[in-house]
Amino acid sequence: MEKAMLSRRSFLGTATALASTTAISGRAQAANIPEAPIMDKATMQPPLHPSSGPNYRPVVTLNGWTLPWRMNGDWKEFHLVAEPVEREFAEGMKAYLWGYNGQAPGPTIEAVEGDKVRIFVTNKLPEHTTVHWHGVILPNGMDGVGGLSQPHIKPGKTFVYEFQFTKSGSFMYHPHSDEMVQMAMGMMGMIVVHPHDPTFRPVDRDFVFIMSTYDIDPGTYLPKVNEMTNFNMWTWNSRVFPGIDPLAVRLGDRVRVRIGNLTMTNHPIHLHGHKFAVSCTDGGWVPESAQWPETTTDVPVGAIRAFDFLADNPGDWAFHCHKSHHTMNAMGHDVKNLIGVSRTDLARAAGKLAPDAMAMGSTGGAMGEMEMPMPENTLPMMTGTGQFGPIEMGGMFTVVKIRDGLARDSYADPGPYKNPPGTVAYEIDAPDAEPPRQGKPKEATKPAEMKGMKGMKGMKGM
Ligand SMILES: [Cu+2]
Repeated sequence: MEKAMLSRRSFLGTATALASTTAISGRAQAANIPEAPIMDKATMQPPLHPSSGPNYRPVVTLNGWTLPWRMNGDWKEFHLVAEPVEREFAEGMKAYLWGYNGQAPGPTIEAVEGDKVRIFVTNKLPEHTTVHWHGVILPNGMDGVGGLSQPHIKPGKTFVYEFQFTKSGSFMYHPHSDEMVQMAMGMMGMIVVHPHDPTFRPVDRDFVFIMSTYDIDPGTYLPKVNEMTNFNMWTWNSRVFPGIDPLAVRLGDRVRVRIGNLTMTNHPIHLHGHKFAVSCTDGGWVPESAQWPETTTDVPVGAIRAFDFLADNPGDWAFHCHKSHHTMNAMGHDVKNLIGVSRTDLARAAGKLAPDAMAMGSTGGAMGEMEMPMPENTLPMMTGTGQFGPIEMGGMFTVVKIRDGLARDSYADPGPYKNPPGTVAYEIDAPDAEPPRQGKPKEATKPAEMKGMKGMKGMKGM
């Protein structure tokens, strides 16, 4: 991880108390606008440890960062700037999005239960905006619904939100102003409020990310903002596999992962090799008596699920959305199923496709291994390489890397897992490829039979 904290003018350090004046609410103090730090990279930044107030273990944002703040009296002050940004989804593809402070999604806002916060929002977009603090209990006029609870923030203007985080938990922020366009352009971020009591459900590692989707044609850079269902980029923090940070975890750590969903569909998020329990939603903490073990949890639209687990099983564990179309990238979404079609038919069919397009193989996918010419600025449907070969994934997929002896605050990728001898699935010598069986196996469907299946669409029960 590299530090890439930049400054609009000269940012004066992180979480620094600049003033120790007594609390003066409102307008006089607000006139002194804090710096708005920016980020120029899509790589995971080190956690921001608290330098004052109650102690807590700070969160780590996948491919992201936490927004630095300053203390002004007993107010914690943040400055968000809504603006056009360029975001790399993975190496080989960039998107022109709208976000906050140089990136989309915006930085994670981190605070402590009981904190009084003053959040400055400057609008550098070409249209008006607002910020809604999703899940936060606050006075109605601070809720950020343009037209309903406040005037829209016009381009070039700065508004101030002042409220107190009265409860801890996991929340989000996003515009409530031309919402369809602004969320489709990537405007969103996460809020984590730590419990005032550091002994309340502490964890050793606390990861956070938000899910968003885009429809960006290969070779182009702008999302189609009117799209409602047919997305081709399924992202975690506006990154896709293999561009999503792995989650480095020390063996034996208690781990929390907080996941927000501002896409148009639900995402069943699955972790291999472990069980977990949902501990927190955007509504608050789930009582332990109401938790049950899971390996997949559905994250509904407009909701947060945080789950906790004990990392007691070392290895490289897949962590992904279980909708298989959400673990693929743009190229290939319109490819036809050619399983069972003969090689010559396949070649003929492929010839009709655009020269840069890829065809699905007649024996299944196997596209992860194909080296096909790609249009500029897009990503292969199935990609990524592991120590045993192509991983054939994209979109909402990454790896939880659990290792013995990682440093407490190290989130660096520890590299591929060294499996103990004798613990990896292996090939045996079975030369005739015809295993002993009970009874005669059913013949596999042949291409000729598949042709005969034409017209079955209209049959009852199909
Ligand atoms: Cu999904």
